[in-house]
Amino acid sequence: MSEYLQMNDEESFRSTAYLRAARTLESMTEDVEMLYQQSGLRSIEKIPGIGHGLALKIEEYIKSKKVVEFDKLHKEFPFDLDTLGSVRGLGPKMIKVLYHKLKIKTLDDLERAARTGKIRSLPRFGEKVQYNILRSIEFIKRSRGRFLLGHILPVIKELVELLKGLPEVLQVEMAGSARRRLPTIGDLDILVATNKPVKVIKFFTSFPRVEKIWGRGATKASVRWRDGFNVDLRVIKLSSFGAALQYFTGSKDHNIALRRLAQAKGFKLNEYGLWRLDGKKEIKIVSRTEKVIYETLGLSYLEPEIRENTGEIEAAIQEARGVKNSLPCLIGYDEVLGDLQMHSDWSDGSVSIEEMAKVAKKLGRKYIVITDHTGDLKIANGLDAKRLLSQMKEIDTINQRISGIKILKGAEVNIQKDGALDMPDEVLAKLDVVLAAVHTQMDQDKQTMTERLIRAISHPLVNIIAHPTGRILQEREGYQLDFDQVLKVAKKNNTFLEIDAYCDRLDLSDRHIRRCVQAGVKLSIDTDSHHPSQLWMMELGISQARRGWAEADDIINVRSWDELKKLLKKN
Ligand code: DGT
Ligand code: CA
Ligand code: CA
Ligand code: ZN
Repeated sequence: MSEYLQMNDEESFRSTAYLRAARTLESMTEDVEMLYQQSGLRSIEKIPGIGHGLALKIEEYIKSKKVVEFDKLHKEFPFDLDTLGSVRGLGPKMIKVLYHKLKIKTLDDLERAARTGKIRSLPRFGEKVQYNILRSIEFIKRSRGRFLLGHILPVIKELVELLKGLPEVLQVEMAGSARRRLPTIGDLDILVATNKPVKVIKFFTSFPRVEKIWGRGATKASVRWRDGFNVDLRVIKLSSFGAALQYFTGSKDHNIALRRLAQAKGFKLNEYGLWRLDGKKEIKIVSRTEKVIYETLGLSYLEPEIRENTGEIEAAIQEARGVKNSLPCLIGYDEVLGDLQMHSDWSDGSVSIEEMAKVAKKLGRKYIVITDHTGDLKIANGLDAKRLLSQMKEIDTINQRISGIKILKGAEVNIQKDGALDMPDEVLAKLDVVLAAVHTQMDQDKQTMTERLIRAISHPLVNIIAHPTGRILQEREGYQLDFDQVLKVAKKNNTFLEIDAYCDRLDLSDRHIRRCVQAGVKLSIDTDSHHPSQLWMMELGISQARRGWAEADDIINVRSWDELKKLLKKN
């Protein structure tokens, strides 16, 4: 967000208001148009974060399918701000300059200009900016055509539930990368066991989201949903469901390694079953469940999240031979008790603290920490010391009138470019949990960034480093960091690292998580919600923890608040 900081107060206020409204609209479950048709402008104004001015814009759009002011702006600045804005280091002002000087409107224009060295010669751009633009474009192109797990998973689950409800359906599972819970999904592979394939396939191809049917046969169908997402359905007999599930779950590398192992033992493994070669004859041994296939091959069962051929096969062999704890006992999806990062309308969240708490309680959380932004993050409406202190008072009041969930006091303070925090120690000392994070100057060199983080990690009042690498999926890689150094200092200071579960962050990544687990650095899994409809994303963070081989003991917020409080004492 650093680029936005160059705006004046008025602009930054408006941009915050629009951003917040967009987020709110995006995550609303009711249809705004219907709301308007039923109860008019006033019902729009009642949506949290939407004032009179914005409501008028929404009304205009519903009535005429356009917004005159937007069209006017778009004529004046006819470039693809959305895509260009996702290029790392390019803010609105720079994009404007690129358009005026080089007529750059699209990502392709930008790439051409960078490749032919035209960007470097613009005033205030230079060699480094041009290089970063090219790297960022490469990154954006690589992630094109994939979907965020967090965006698509709710729809996948809806389809799975509908299929489960059909009387003809004996078993349903999603397979492929969705089942392994990769942060992004190329396409969905879904398996159904049934004796009546025709009916199931018909149902699948008439799911309301289906926009195009690529193909349809006796045992499979392929469709595209209206947002461009492809789904492959395979229909099988219940007796070979396990073999199909194992095969189509992948990963491909895991399957290849497993098949080699099978061959070495005189078996053959494919999507129909595990077979023994008897002379020229192939005799099917097992295929009903994945578990029996793994066990027959001499392995303990492997959870889908770790089937990536990164040592899990060897570990499962050891485990099956009786070497205890060769395989991790992965943290379960229902073990997390608290959520240690979320925002309210005190900073850039959409709703009140109480509203967040109510929904969190419904989801089964026992405690939450309110961690609004502080200080100099203008775009996020950051709190100064005075407002943070009055928020603490308000939390005391709310805690008195609600029950079943405890609201704790926290903040997400900024780690400034030299590693200092933007909130005085005497205020931080009053908080239950202090999160610190980098939100600005993310292009520092590796050593500077590492020292900057280490200073924050060593701060006696910092408990957790939020989204420690700064990556945004499909948008930017994390900043440069000596992660081993970070681990060493975190361990020494009893500072924890976060798995930010928000769908486009998932930061730490599975690989980083595994390094934490190996180094004995504990983690917290937090949703970083800005709206109650995002609190469910805890599940996505747990998935990444599992992908990183984490056990419950590696995760601090599986503990009750009383226990966690003791654990937060710094060394
Ligand atoms: P995606 O869709 O790119 O996010 O990733 P996946 O893992 O879902 O890959 P996909 O959809 O191409 O294939 C689904 C599964 O089918 C994959 O995880 C493993 C299996 N599979 C696909 N191709 C092969 C292959 O050539 N050999 C083996 N052993 N398995 C394969
Ligand atoms: Ca797939
Ligand atoms: Ca596929
Ligand atoms: Zn943050």
